[in-house]
Amino acid sequence: MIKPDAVQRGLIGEIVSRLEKKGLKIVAMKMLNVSRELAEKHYAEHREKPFFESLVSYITSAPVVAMVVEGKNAVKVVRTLVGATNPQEALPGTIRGDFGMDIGRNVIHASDSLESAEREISLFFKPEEIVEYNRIDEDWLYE
Ligand code: D4T
Repeated sequence: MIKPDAVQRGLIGEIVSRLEKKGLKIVAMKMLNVSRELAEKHYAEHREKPFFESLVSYITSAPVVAMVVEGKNAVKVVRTLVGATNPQEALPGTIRGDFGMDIGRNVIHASDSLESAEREISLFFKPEEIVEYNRIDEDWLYE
């Protein structure tokens, strides 16, 4: 999910481009305003954390772009592209490392496991919004 700060800062294209060029297949994508209810569900695991309120107000503050991407080991690959949670510690070359300055404005969210990906996808997308297709370069991306 491209977070509100990245949308406001004009980084949608740059971020989508990085995922695409890596070889990940985008199979769903939409812009939306996250409601408080959706934000609380999305961040349910952080409900007791001191930063929960600021997290919810950040993610609901402006539109986000939600995506579903596929690829071999996609969860791990995307987390690597995204970088460490705190952009100040994220390595240069990662999305957070290149574009962020604050843990509370960390540009992008990425699911941290297949289970959380499945849960989060079902929060943001209906099954019919996920598209099945082949990218023409798949034979050249994978051995
Ligand atoms: P997300 O979930 O946004 O992709 O981030 P991560 O998976 O990398 O990190 P996380 O779940 O541990 O944290 C979720 C979210 O909370 C913010 N946060 C986190 C914060 O504002 N202060 C904190 O101390 C921590 C640990 C940043 C990401």
